[in-house]
Amino acid sequence: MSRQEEARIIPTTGRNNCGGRCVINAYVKDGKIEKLTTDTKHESGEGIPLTACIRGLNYHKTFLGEDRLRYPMKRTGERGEGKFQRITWDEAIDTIASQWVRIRDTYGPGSRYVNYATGVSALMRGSSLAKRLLSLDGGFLDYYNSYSTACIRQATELMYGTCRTGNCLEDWLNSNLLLLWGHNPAETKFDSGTMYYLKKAKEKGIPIVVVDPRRNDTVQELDAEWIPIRPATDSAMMDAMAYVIVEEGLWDKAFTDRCCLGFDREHMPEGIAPSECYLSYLKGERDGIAKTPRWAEKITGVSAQQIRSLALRYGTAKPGALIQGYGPQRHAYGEQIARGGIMLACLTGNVGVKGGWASGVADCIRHKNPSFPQPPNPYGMKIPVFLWTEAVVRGHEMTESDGVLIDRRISRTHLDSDIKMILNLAGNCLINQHSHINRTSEILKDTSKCQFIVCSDLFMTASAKYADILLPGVSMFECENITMPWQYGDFLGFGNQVIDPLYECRFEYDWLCEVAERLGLGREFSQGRTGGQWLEFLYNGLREEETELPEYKIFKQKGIYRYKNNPHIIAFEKERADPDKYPFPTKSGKIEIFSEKVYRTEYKDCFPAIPRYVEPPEGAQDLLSDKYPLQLIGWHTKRRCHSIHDNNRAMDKADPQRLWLNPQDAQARELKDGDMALVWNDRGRMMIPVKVTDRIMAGVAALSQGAWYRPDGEGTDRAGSINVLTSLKPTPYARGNPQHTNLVEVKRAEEEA
Ligand SMILES: Nc1nc2c(c(=O)[nH]1)N[C@H]1C(S)=C(S)[C@@H](COP(=O)(O)OP(=O)(O)OC[C@H]3O[C@@H](n4cnc5c(=O)[nH]c(N)nc54)[C@H](O)[C@@H]3O)O[C@H]1N2
Ligand SMILES: Nc1nc2c(c(=O)[nH]1)N[C@H]1C(S)=C(S)[C@@H](COP(=O)(O)OP(=O)(O)OC[C@H]3O[C@@H](n4cnc5c(=O)[nH]c(N)nc54)[C@H](O)[C@@H]3O)O[C@H]1N2
Ligand SMILES: [Mo]
Repeated sequence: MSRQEEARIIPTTGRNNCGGRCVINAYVKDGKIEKLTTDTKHESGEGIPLTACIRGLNYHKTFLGEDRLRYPMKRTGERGEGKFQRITWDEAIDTIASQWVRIRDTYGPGSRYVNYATGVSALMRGSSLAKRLLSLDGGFLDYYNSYSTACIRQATELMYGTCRTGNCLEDWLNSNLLLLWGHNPAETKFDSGTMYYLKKAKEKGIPIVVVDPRRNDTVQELDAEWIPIRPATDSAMMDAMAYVIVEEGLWDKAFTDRCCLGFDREHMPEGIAPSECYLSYLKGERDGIAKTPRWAEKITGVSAQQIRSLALRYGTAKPGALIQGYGPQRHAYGEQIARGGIMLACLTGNVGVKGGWASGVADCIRHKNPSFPQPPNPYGMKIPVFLWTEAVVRGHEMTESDGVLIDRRISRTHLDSDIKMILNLAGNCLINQHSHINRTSEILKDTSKCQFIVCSDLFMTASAKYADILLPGVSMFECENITMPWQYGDFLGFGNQVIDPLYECRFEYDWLCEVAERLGLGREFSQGRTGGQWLEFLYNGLREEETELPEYKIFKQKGIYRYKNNPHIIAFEKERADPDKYPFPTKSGKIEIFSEKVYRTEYKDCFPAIPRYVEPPEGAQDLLSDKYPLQLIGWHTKRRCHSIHDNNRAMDKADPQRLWLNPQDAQARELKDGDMALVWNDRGRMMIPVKVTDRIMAGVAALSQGAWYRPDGEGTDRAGSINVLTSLKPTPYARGNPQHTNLVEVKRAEEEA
């Protein structure tokens, strides 16, 4: 190539799981990326913005750095020690194929597991491709749930019978109040359009209120009202708001009478005592405690007056939208909080109306996304994703009472085996993103338990160190893929290949094809297609349904397609208008405020039949708080996508890793802003500088999740990796991850920051 070559501009798009998808234009010269720019088209009126943020504009600096994994390697030291030796691709693939077969033949196909991994959140992703190959080879232990939405999805499904509870985002402009409950899209994006429409709403003068223990970036960016609340107490505040709404005659009784089950005595399932209804709980008919704002004030730390005022505002907004983030449900009893939001939407009749919002997980699908075809998994059993460490230790004992889902055609009662093989492809949940790192590490270090671990990543992450075979993956710049919007968006993105793969790096599909060859499944697995041919094939399949899509060649050339034809969706419009003709997709045909299914199970104490507040373990009232007086929550920072970009030090300036402490808590510990602190509980310890700020309420500490775990010689983490402090105890119903519920203590560290 000549030195004078002009830079070529290649459109591509990110594929990490940050909630946003953005247009990235790569300027390439002499096979190197010179710079990245992004989309500005929306300013001239072309749909929602797909503008890259600081992460997107840093993709090349993060992904193409010197610290990339370069060659396949095998473990030489103890597992987790991080000692490896370079091997050839042939040796790596031979080892994988032979362990794959040995473990299948010794322990059964269900001893093989593919870890949750979102590093490549695109159409072709290593984790689902590996599942495809395992299905063709007798099956594997699958999972359900995610680390993102375990509680809120199951709660939404329980009450509405579906997760499609979201209106389209434009509809926020029809609302009179936007109440963001534990929601911080200024950092978490949630979708490329979320902040765009919130800003438009703000411009229109629609009030925006945020309930969060932290004055989060969304409050700052929108200059919104902030109501601080003690973590994991939200459903007490929701109860008290419901109390006020009923007392003040703002209850939309016509709606609950017609569409809901279990709100009041007159609408209970047959055969259940009327006193079990939610209203009777609110009034304290059985326990003698009316769930007044005063009652909730003590639990939540929100003043009775503020609770009352918010209840009146939401109750009179007509319509108002109570929009839930996922933070409040990533808690020990996260299901209840998610249910509480739905209950308030029902009580105020904000379901099925323009400008309202049914709450819950709020899926809204206007266009079909392409998906990779998966053959049925002959093994037929699934665990809740958060319980994979449990399944390494005692899988063979795990039954439906541990949340195991068993295909009805299979006459088994428990898993056949513990997990013996893990494929961890583009994920950091093996260590960094799972809970209780010290315990997880102990489980994985025992090579007699899980006997074989394959990781494919770009970097030597905390998880990669636990691999037996460690493979170098390619980044978004080194192969093609199709990306889809995260939640509500209306576009498809094409990630063009921009440069050749670095070193000996390979896309997971390519080496999986070779493993398939070794297993005699080459043809069945690949169907004779390269990765690129699969993309074209699947895209063309989608075009038959989404007829607006352009030809593949044009799509690829432009790198993005924004749908022009986008219906205005209001969830449950039909059900509200005519519930007899269009029942809700639940067993009763109504929105189940009271759940008979839950009533008849064993969870009653920690997960009652109605969405009432239940005090969680490691909450503010737990006796353990004598020893560990601070509630520690995490959050998803703009500085990273989970653990991605942590190694890009230039990003530190966007949000340096710090433990947030209220001045009152800092002063009591003689800590000043920037001082080094020791943070600990019974599960682990870390050292990290503090940020002293009144952006966090007293009694609460906050640390953004995702920093790369870096233990010193004594096992104290020096990076501020929150999962050294989090718990493995799953939530009662969804068996979700409670990673925001933690009690800790903090003191000044001897060392300087
Ligand atoms: N920049 C960036 N964006 C991301 C990601 C990322 O890692 N980085 N991850 C993406 C993914 S996969 C997901 S699942 C989403 C995550 O999205 P969320 O789960 O919604 O994000 P969080 O930051 O965990 O929580 C949102 C807010 O809830 C608050 N919160 C925590 N506990 C409580 C509580 O008990 N009550 C109340 N009211 N609020 C509480 C937090 O302070 C935070 O401001 O974000 C996506 N977007
Ligand atoms: N304490 C706490 N823990 C949490 C959360 C929390 O709120 N608090 N949030 C949870 C949530 S919501 C989620 S979704 C999970 C996310 O957990 P993970 O899916 O494990 O997320 P990442 O840390 O982004 O891991 C992605 C990995 O893929 C690698 N990678 C990136 N791009 C590529 C690529 O192109 N090819 C390959 N081969 N590898 C690539 C990255 O280097 C990184 O190691 O974390 C969960 N963990
Ligand atoms: Mo997530």
